[in-house]
Amino acid sequence: MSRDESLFAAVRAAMPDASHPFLRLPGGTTITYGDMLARSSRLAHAIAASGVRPGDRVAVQVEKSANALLLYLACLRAGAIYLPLNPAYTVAEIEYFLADAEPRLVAVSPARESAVRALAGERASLHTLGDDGKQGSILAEADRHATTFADVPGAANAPAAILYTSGTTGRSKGAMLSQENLLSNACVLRDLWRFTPNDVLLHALPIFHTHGLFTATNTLLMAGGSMMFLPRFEPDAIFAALPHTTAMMGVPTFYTRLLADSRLDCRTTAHIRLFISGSAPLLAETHRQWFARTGHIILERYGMTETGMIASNPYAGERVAGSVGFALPGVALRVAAPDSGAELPQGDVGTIELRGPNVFAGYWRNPEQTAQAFRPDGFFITGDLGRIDERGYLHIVGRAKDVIISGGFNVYPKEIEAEIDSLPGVRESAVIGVPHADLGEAVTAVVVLDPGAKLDEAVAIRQLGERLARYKLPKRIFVVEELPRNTMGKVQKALLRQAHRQVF
Ligand code: MCA
Ligand code: AMP
Repeated sequence: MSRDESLFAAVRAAMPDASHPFLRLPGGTTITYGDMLARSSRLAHAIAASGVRPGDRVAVQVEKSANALLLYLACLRAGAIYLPLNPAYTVAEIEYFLADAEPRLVAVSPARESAVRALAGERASLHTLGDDGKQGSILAEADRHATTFADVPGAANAPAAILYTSGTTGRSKGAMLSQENLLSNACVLRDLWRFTPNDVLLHALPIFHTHGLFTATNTLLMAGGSMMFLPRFEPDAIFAALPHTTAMMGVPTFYTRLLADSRLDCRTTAHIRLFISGSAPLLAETHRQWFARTGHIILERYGMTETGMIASNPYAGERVAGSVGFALPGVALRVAAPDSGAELPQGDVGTIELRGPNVFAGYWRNPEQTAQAFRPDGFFITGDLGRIDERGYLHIVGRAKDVIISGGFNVYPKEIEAEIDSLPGVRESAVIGVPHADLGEAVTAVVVLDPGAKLDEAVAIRQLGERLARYKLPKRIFVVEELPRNTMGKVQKALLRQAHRQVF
């Protein structure tokens, strides 16, 4: 290979002084860029020593910590394909991912070790990383190795990560993100949002999704900036961090929860230059209240696992409430007729489709689903419905896909319905998203029972919790006589959403 086109080569090229802070942790510890290189070198050796070769998958299901983030960077350096998994997933849920991705190495919390050992198969090595990020066999192994590592060079189209995501079709699919997908998006966002080495990003997002892992981390790395790295979103920690940070990225729930806190005002947010929101719709009302309370105009952007970031409100121009702004530089975006993909006249509502260096190559070992996701001319079909206004701003007006976004996490009704249908006494179910002040949408189930059967709501939710991650659990289950159907026999979820719109 003539040139190293990998994301990590670009991280090195963008690196400030070795003494410059990369991560600031609560309690005052700082991990400098020099520390980042040394510690990710050791971890990259540990990964290679586990038998991982370039192109092998490394599945990671651990709590957020500095070492968990360094493990991601170590995978990039070792040429492995990084596969993050939500620590909230139950053992039943991760069984599928491990069988599908066939990782060479699996890193889990110590509490999961024995359950995952049985699932991972003989080919996979197993390592642990502690819930506090400070213990585990992978760190013990890393300690035995050198603080330098010869990075595996990568071509632009080499896969860097697989993130599992479901479309409309039930089972999760692994979206393969290439070096170029991640790198191009990070560089565009650094420039658009004006990140520099002087920035300190307030990072309270999980690191197993695009938002916290790529949009936040890769962008800051490309700028040579720093991150205040909090284990989770928690208002006291946010208010303690605000005076020491310059920007925050969050899901809308972050903003509504902070608005509910009397500490939020112009003074407590004075040190911040940029608040960014995404992953779910930010209510125009939240946008306005935030401005009234803090004097800051939230910058809303739009993205997807398969594409990284797609569109953003401008940094310098008007940030319009209820809009996600303009397509990013390098992204060709159209609003199209759902059946044909033909571009619609400006102002019409259609599916949002795009093409660009940020768009993934396809789903892992799934050519059929990959083919269905693209138009013949290479445009990716997002499944979101949008409209472009007369000034060129994109507005997301709904979703063609059946997905609920709860607190920024996607929940796929089909998966939940299948679990509910297997409960004793349930004949059928429909799972919908219902407006919820805190989470945006709340997972809600409507079920029909077998004749004479009874359902105890709390017991049913507890039973579902043995199979499903907590954020997927219905907040409420309603029993009805029958589900509304159209003449084709399809359940009319719009009617159910309408009937249940005020339950929270
Ligand atoms: C936690 N719970 C939830 C959620 N999170 N239930 C529904 N929806 C959720 N999002 C459960 C907990 O398990 C708990 O259950 C109960 O709700 C209350 O938890 P709470 O303490 O209030 O929650 P939390 O731990 O404070 O979490 C809320 C949160 C978190 C901070 C909003 O969900 C979060 O960090 N969300 C960010 C998601 C994200 O990063 N999405 C990006 C995807 P119990 O009471 O039973 O114990 S990437 C993406 O979408 C695209 C590409 C993009 O554009 O970015
Ligand atoms: P995921 O499938 O987890 O990658 O989530 C991507 C989806 O989140 C998109 O297809 C949108 O439906 C939604 N999304 C992300 N950002 C926004 C936003 N700013 N406004 C509305 N929806 C959004």
